[in-house]
Amino acid sequence: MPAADAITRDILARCEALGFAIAGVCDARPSDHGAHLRQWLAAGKHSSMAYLEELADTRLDPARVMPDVKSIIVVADRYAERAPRDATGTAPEAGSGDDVAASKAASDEPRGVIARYARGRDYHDVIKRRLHRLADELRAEIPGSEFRTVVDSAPVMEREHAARAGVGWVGKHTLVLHPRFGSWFLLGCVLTNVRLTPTPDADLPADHCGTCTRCIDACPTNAITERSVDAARCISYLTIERELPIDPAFFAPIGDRIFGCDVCQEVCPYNARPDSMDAGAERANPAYESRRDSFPLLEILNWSQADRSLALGPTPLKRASLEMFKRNALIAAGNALARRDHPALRARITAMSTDTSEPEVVRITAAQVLARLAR
Ligand code: B12
Ligand code: SF4
Ligand code: SF4
Repeated sequence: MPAADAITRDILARCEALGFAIAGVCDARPSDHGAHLRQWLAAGKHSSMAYLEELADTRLDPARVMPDVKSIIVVADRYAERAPRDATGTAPEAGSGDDVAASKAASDEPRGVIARYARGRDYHDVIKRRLHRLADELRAEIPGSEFRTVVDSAPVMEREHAARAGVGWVGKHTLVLHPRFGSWFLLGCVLTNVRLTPTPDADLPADHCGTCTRCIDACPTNAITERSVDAARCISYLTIERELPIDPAFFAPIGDRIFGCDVCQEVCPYNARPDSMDAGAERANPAYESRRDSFPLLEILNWSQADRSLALGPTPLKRASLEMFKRNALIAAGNALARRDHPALRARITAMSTDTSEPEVVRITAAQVLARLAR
């Protein structure tokens, strides 16, 4: 069998050929940040995501996922490109993004905005398909080898492994970012029993953020403290993971977001394209080409199950149920109505608040939105 160095170089070259922007390898030792994870859980920052607590021991030790694991291959797949910097040197203004502003201008209908990672095909499918191919090839070539592909599909500390493999560093917003590529990428891992050569990036300090605190300052719900996100406050959790009603204290900060949130990444200086760089350089993976960046809110409030399935297609948006989409659209509609009246939207919210055929979470949210508007 070729030496570990040669196999590692070959694997990294294959990852590049498969279109991953960055790839690296780390050893499969237990987490260095177990105390951090346990404090996060003890503080209830996982909110209703019970699986994070139940599987904490497994998450902290890759050997509990794959008994004979020696190494972890980590890949980063880019779903968006860095944008030209604004006058302050940051990426475009926090909130909806240039492309959404354009689609809003094309129509006066209030719309709900989708986070960038969810505008195109589902990353789980896009990344897994290529990692399965890599694993199948390597299994066939290396006798006795085993490979297990993970994209959010097993309890694995993807960000910590990514940082150790030199894919980037863990920013103050807790996402992994790279000095050249910013943070608009998703992670995937392959666990293997083959001992590979780790590829930490010697030029990448553990913390490239320095004194910057833009993500912490810009977060609409104050969910970030340095390297810790309180999911219970994070708009991404509230709109995508939470099935129950949302505390009305968060209605105004949620703004026009109906699925996920990009503010902490939009303000990050590493997501601003250097002036010297062509727009065409360092393209995102075209598989994530945006299908749509937003939906008219009134359309969502009238969706049936079939309408929802047809509208969402093969995107990550299918993670939110019909009632979650309606709850989120009601909150965004309330924020739109607070700015400018829209009689059809107001009438629809009023009807939903007493419609017993609507799920409870929808009726409660409609009533809460009307109560806020009446104040
Ligand atoms: C649960 C989860 C969430 C939760 C909780 C987020 C959080 N910050 O923990 C919610 C729903 C809020 C969420 C939101 C989002 N998520 Co999410 N999420 C996950 C998931 C499934 C598990 C994360 C987890 O275990 N959190 C618990 C915390 C405590 O653990 P941790 O984040 O891994 O942090 C540890 C390490 O970073 C380590 N560490 C490493 N180095 C260092 C250095 C120092 C100094 C310290 C102190 C700690 C430290 O310590 C931490 C504790 O042990 C991962 C996939 C995965 N399996 O990892 C995706 C993942 C993190 N999400 C991702 C994305 C894209 C998002 C969103 C941007 C989506 C959106 N646009 O709405 C937002 C971003 C919000 C944010 N600022 O984090 C990507 C991030 C890609 C990247 N570039 O980093 C991931 C990796 C999915 C993927 N496969 O790509 N997410
Ligand atoms: S995703 Fe939005 S709400 Fe969540 S931490 Fe980032 S800026 Fe805050
Ligand atoms: S905004 Fe600043 S503090 Fe936050 S991740 Fe980017 S560089 Fe780090």
